[in-house]
Amino acid sequence: QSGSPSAAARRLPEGFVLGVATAAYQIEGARHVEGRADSIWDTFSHTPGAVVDGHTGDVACDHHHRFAEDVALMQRLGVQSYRFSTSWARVCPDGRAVNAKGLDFYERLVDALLTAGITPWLTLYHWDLPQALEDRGGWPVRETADRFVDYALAVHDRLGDRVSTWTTLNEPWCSAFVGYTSGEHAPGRQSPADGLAAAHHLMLGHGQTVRALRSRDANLQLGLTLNFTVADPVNPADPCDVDAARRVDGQMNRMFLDPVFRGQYPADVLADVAGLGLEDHVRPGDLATISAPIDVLGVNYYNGGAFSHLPPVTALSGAPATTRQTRSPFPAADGVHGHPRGLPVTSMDWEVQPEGLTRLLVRLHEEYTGPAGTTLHVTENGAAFDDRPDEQGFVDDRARVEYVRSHLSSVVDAVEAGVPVQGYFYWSFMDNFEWAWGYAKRFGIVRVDYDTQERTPKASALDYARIIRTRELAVVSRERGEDDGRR
Ligand code: GBH
Repeated sequence: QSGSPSAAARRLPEGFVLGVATAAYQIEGARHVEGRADSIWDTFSHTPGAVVDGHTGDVACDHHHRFAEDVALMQRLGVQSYRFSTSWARVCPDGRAVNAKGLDFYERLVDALLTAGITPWLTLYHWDLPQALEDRGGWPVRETADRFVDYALAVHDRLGDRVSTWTTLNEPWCSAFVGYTSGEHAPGRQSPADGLAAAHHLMLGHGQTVRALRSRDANLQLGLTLNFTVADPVNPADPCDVDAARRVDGQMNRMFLDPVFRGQYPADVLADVAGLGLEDHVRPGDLATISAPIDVLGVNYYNGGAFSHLPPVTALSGAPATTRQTRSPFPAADGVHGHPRGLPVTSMDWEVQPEGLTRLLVRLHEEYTGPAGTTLHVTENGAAFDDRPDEQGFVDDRARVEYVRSHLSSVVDAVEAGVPVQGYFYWSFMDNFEWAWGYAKRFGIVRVDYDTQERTPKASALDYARIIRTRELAVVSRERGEDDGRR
């Protein structure tokens, strides 16, 4: 049968980097090894009812012990760059003092990557706040931003000579509003005011860290990764629906973009959240700090959505089946609902909408990053599907192959429209701990058997290796016979 139906014959742009991404808590395990202490995710995952089936990251993919094997597999696949995060609770177990053994691990990892010819892309914060700092108030407290700078400098002290691309935060929207407002993620608080305070202090920590790292080394590539949605009104002619989409866009996208690229919070968002205390936390000079210039904006894109104030006819079933009750992550979008549009969905129930990625990248370039001279990388894009391994553990995941190719094709569309997108990281290199879903959802191009910790490249990994090798997007192979990347 035919391959990618939409992709015309096309090549990846010159110099475009293809990588894979992971995050510390989702893969490392080794909970109390070499001085690591608990983060908010250890506490949360060990709270009954918080994660599907009571799964925790205690062992996860055992990457802390198996990193050499994982790097070797990346090398066999031809992966050009690896985006990973460092665990704050490994580096600063009590949130303050530096644990040299924690840094030793990341030094071993980075050296293995460099030896394999894979460029490390280091993210300092992917949601795993040391529990000791949550006990002192967490992100809703301003002091946490100062501790973040100290931690960042400790990692830079050790790895600054070998890692040139640094991301401060991954998806502060999730840290703030899924962690402190909806309660679906650690630390599980459910307060719009705490979410807003957390959002501001996360961004303050970002800006302070950019300034601190910049003054250490002017040659570093510094950035921030945000998660985005492409919010459409269900009915563009209905002002209520337009307002629903505006709120979602404002409270997910612009609330983080405007401070960084325009030095202010969006006026409509401030009006929406009036009375919830955000402005009480904003001190003179904060927005100047947050708008410190960055070199690269990381774009995480999974899906868009259509929004209205009316409840959908078919409910979206996107919440994990935990026993905890969660609330909306939006501090001021009561009564706003997402409406399924009949598009294909992943096993997260997220709509597959590759053209949304083109629209997003063009918009970011025109409205934010272009004027600032900031380049773009897609730092996450990927999908969970209902993988069915054969007896050898091989997964013939054609839907994921198609997902990757169609989204890469959308990135090339954006590049052809003049947007400086310089790379793409598939989320994720391997199946891992999918937060409140535990191990129930698999995003990897490499399958992990959690009983044996065996890694098996899926068809999508072999196809990704082929794209990296050929730089061609049009040819979709349905074969599993080729040996690239397979053991
Ligand atoms: C990323 O976050 C994380 O960085 C990563 O750790 C995680 O494993 C990966 O995604 C997969 O989940 O309103 O139902 O349409 C994802 C951020 C923000 C993406 C909310 C989906 C809307 C879902 N998510 N978004 S819905």
